[in-house]
Amino acid sequence: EAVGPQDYTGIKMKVLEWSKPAQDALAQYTDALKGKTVYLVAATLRPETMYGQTNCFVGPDLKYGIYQVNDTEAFLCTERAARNMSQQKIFASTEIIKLADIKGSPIVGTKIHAPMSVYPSVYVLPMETVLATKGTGVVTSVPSDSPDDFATLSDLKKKPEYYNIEAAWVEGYEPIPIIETANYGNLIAPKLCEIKKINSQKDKNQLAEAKEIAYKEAFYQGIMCYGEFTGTKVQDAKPKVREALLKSGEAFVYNE
Ligand code: A2H
Repeated sequence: EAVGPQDYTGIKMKVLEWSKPAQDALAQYTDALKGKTVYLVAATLRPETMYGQTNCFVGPDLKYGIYQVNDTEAFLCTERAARNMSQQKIFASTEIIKLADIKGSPIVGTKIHAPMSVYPSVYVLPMETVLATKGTGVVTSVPSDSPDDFATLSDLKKKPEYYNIEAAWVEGYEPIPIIETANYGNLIAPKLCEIKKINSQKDKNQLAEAKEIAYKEAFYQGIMCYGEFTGTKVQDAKPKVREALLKSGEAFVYNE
């Protein structure tokens, strides 16, 4: 767990089509949301992996708000994150303007655009372990490089009906090789889940170990094998991919 200040990249995931339950939940806020493009905003420490996004996660029981950024944009995140963003002058107004309230569960099934992803559109899916006290409460999912993301996506693929999702929201969204590592190949998260016999998102201890190994392997020995920086060390590619996302307006600096 992080102790010091964290320098996150805030990834703007544009809503392409709200799920039916989200449309129903947001109907009462039609006037407030008029003319606003809404983005789910995910805080990540691994911007260099964004090519491999297959979905994003929200906590089904968490409370979210849609907050005004400026005249044309709004961010969906936790209230805690909105307060941090306001202090960091990410919003045009000095006051926090909340346009809507919504819970995580109805957002599931919403179709979004994940910047840089191989997949032109991806779905919002449920993850029980999303913390309300970290980042934005929205987690972008890169199953090639994050053991947590791989384990959760695998659970959803195995039992879509149990998790109340449609199979089409997960089918065909496979991990993409982004980073080549010396010891675990180019799909380190699936490999570590196999080695550590991780069967579900509930295997906390093994997942913590896998996470630690995945981070160190990629950061110290990883070489990019996808995108503009193919052949570059992860250490060098990380700030470059981040800069590209910031420059294109698809991401912003977010600290906590
Ligand atoms: B990372 P740290 Cl490829 N609840 O992004 C649970 N997890 C959260 C979260 C929340 N509210 N907010 C952010 N996170 C995740 C990519 C990634 C991440 C990869 C590999 C490892 C990894 C794609 N998911 O994180 O405690 C986000 O997932 C391993 C820790 O502040 C974010 O980066 O260090 C990371 O945890 C931030 O966790």
